[in-house]
Amino acid sequence: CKDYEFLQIEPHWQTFWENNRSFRTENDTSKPKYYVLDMFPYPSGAGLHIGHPEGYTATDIIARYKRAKGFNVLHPIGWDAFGLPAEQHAVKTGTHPASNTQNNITNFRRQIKALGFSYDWEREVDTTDPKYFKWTQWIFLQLFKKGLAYVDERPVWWCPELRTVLANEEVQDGKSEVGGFPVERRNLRQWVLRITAYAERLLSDLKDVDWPDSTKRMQEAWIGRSEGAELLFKLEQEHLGDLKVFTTRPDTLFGATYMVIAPEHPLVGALTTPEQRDAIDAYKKKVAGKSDLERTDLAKDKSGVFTGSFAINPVNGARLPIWVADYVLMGYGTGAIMAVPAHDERDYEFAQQYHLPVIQVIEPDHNENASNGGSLKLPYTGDGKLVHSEDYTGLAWADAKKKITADLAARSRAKATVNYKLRDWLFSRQRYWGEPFPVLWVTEADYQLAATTRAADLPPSPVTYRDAATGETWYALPLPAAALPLTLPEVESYLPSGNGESPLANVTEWLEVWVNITTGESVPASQPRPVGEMWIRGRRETNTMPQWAGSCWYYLRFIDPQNETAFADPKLLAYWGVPDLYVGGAEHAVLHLLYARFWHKVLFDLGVVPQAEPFTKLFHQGIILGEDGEKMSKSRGNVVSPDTIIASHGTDTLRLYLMFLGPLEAMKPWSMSQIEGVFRFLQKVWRECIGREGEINPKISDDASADSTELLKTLHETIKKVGDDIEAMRFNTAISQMMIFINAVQKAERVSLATIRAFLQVLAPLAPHITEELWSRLGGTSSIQQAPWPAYDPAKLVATEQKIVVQINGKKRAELLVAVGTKQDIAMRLAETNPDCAPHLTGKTIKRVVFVPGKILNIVVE
Ligand code: ANZ
Repeated sequence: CKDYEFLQIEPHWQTFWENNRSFRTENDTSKPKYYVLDMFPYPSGAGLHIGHPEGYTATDIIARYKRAKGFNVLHPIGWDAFGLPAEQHAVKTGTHPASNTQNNITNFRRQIKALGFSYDWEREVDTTDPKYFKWTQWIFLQLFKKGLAYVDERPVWWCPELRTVLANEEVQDGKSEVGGFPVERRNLRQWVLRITAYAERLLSDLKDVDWPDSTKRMQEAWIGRSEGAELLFKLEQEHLGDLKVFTTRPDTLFGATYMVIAPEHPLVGALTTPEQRDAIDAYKKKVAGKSDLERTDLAKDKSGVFTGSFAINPVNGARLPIWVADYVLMGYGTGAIMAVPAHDERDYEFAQQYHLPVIQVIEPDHNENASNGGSLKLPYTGDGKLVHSEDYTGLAWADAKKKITADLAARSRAKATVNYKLRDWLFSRQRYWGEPFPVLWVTEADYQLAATTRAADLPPSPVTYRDAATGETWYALPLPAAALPLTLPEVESYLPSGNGESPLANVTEWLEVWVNITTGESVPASQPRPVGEMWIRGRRETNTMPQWAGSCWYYLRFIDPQNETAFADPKLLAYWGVPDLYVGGAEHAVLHLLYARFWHKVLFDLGVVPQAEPFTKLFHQGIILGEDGEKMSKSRGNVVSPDTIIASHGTDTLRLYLMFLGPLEAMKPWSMSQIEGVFRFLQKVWRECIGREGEINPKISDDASADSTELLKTLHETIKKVGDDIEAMRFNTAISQMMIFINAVQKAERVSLATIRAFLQVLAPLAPHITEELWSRLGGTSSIQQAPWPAYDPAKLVATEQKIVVQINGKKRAELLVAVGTKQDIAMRLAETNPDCAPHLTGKTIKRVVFVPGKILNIVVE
């Protein structure tokens, strides 16, 4: 249809909205608020992929709908712009990552604007903007002050050939992604955040949020709460004290046949006998490079070495050999276990391999094998009652767990404990392109000096780091808030320093400084010490924060993005609160959401945000696959770019199609042929409104009573259904209903202007450009976005007439239009007088009649 000129219409209205600041959000606290948030994008060099507009269209529909319903809507966007690809690009090209990042942002912004989303662009944020990361650094200082940040030596991937630390995604199959050089684990000084202190709350508060169940389950599994007991085993070398293990199965204690300690366990050295020393040392070397995942993988072969020492089982005095094996991790429980091969798969496999005894102590209540003469297949990990367990024999396992723990606790040999799989969060990278840590490494004396005026900024106990090379201990002194933002210096090369530190380690003028610890001013240490007591010398931190930092709190900054004295004004925080709806990919089900929840709870505890949870309602859009049903990827050549579709069919068609593909949460393939159907729908909408000469379609009448009852009913059904469907995020069925409506208009001879206008209003959130254009051509004076959502009349939803199909001897003869509630006798009389039915009924004997009110009249004659 030549008249639906989307290529003109769409940019025209986008400019109109921009010039009129149509989607600027005022902090008008007299109105009810609605905050709808997208997961903001990482502005990659590749531009938007089709998954972005899928979620963004959904939230845009909701935002426009809620505005029409009278809400003050906050719908912002910004850029999660620190990150590895920009850094890699900088290393390759030597250009500053900021310039590449800004280019990418410009392209993303252009693409997003071309989609006509109703974002408030005056609230745009960029995590790499010092005005933004000033507050990321400020929040870090709050965590620091609460004792939730510390420094530790932690293993990272180190590539000796490249002389650099690599991120997990830069390592593939034990080789560097670039160059394919071998990598190894190496310990480096790292910042770590004590997220484990919040494990219990992160778990229990999940009950308060409206999230997909699968995402809640994933968070639960990640936090991994497990109830059990710590048990003490005496060591045969009494001077070494006890070996403490964590077990979830104290009921199986009589089945323990050996012990295992992790290769990193502090007792390994002391427990290793001289004869075993070489074997143990060789083993420790061998496993040093493995990740936790490889070590605990059930499918991997088990390996270990005997230490030569024994522990004593506290319930029966049995001597249990102590092994070192990598399937036990130092980071979980106590780093030591009692092994019960009869009832644990890994222990069983290990025992088979090293010929260690297997003692069954649990018998299932119904042993199917036993009843037909066979014995229980081991390992048996199910429930049952105890056997071979002295006084405890016969007890149900759950009771035995409690009783054995209590009996041992009475002898101070056990303590009920809860363990979490969740580990503290490794919060640093040896990279340039991230937020610098606002801390200074100083001597103990200077730290004490600073403490006299800065006590309120310091953690309960100092964060220190001992430099193994020099033997010196350094104290982490937070910069005063006045020193924020601490920005990145210019560097000559973006390559890491070569000794495992970031390129910042090479910028001496920035790194070694005199700092005034009350005002935060600094000068390079190469200059003379400025006059005044509060100037101390220190070395800045060379690590930078990981990309997660900026995305942990951006939803708060949107509330008050220009504020220079606080991350957001408390009054505005009280009004806007947290997002009412958060939409984004399920790939963020664990880390981003968990980290953001952690920071939010810390801010809540500080009294600076009013709610304990950041994301009340969460929704994941489904992945869009290529036409071939495969994941879209460059290498498969099946990537669909929004730009192409906008040029060929227009943004409104793209938006509608994305929503019409299927349920928003479903994974679904792209289809170019189906996009035509949606395009035709919009063309039809156009033709029903506009005549051949560009005039208002002559069938549209100013007479409000021009509509048939049937058409009015369809209109009111449509208003109701589209509203309900948008609320429930069922956009595909909302669109089907609008298609039904426009077909009804097409069939009608006349339609009232009021009816057409109401229809355009319900279509507007989904297809905002065409509806603006038609609205204005049909005489609308202000933007359709300002019109309140049309109300439906429940009385009009009730049909007054309905169709009844008449079948005679199994053949359809007619359709009768009857009043609702028409009974069988009336329907029969209507059929007898109907010209299509009468010839088949007159002179015949009626044998049987089946009548379904409102549907069918079935007559059998002879
Ligand atoms: C004896 C036992 C008998 C166990 C049995 C299991 C079954 P979850 O549920 O994951 O917490 N374990 C404890 N610390 C470990 C570590 N650092 N590395 C590897 N494994 C460790 O698992 C707890 C169980 O995992 C503990 O209970 C312990 O083995 C093992 F029939 O103790 B059990």
